[in-house]
Amino acid sequence: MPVSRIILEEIIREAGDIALAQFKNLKNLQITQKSPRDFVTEADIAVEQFLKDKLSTHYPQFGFWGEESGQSADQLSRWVVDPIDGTHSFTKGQYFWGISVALEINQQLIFGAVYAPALDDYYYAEKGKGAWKNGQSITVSSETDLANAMIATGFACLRADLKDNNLQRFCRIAQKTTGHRRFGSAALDLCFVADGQVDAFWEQALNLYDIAAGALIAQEAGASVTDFAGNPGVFPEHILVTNGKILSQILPLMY
Ligand code: 2AM
Ligand code: CA
Ligand code: CA
Ligand code: CA
Repeated sequence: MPVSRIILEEIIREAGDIALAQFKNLKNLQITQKSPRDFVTEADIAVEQFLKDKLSTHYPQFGFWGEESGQSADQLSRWVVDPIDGTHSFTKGQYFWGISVALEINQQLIFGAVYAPALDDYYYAEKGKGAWKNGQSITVSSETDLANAMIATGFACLRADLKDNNLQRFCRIAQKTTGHRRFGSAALDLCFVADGQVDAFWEQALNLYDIAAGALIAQEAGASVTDFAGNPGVFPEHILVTNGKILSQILPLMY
């Protein structure tokens, strides 16, 4: 069966209901720590299992790669899923977390959806067709001056083994802008660039499942999606996403 955007949205919203039920009952939530700053909860596991079951029932032609369950044999055409991006925020009762689902075929992102259940915002994009938030077409901001920009970043890279510390980069760039945010969900950060809430976002040391859906949504909304040197592409190790108009002003500050 070809992928239907309606079925996809139904599946992801239902996954959102599973996560929300746990979010509203946090005191009973089982949380374990995978590594010093990486948490996994019952909700992550339940959402991923639900998505894996539903997507493989509706679309048996595709493989599956999820953060919590790993990769299936088919790596050429697969769903790339982060069941909850922003798990730490989720465990604290904060609202910025999302379910991220992308379809990747031959290393090209074809569909991307990010649903933030606590905000009830559903972002969606199809390669070559555009990006939408809650059914309305979205585009990046029109800001042309870095001095007026609102930027976002994340610090997954506080990993002890990484030498390239984002704190210095953050200070360098934040000093030249008007505002900065740290939402704690790379998937949502990318959607915020897509709908113009944020003018640029970068982060290091992520995985494809964190950014696959959000990168397509941003790209389809007109964003530049590059590495820290400005090379176009989706680079989980060094992703820089801007409205395109401030890219040339931010690049000299990246290193
Ligand atoms: P998660 O909530 O799915 O783990 C926030 O900076 C981003 O970093 C989120 O996308 C978050 O995804 C991810 N993240 C959190 N801990 C991480 C870790 N230890 N290594 C890599 N990425 C991490
Ligand atoms: Ca995680
Ligand atoms: Ca993630
Ligand atoms: Ca996750």
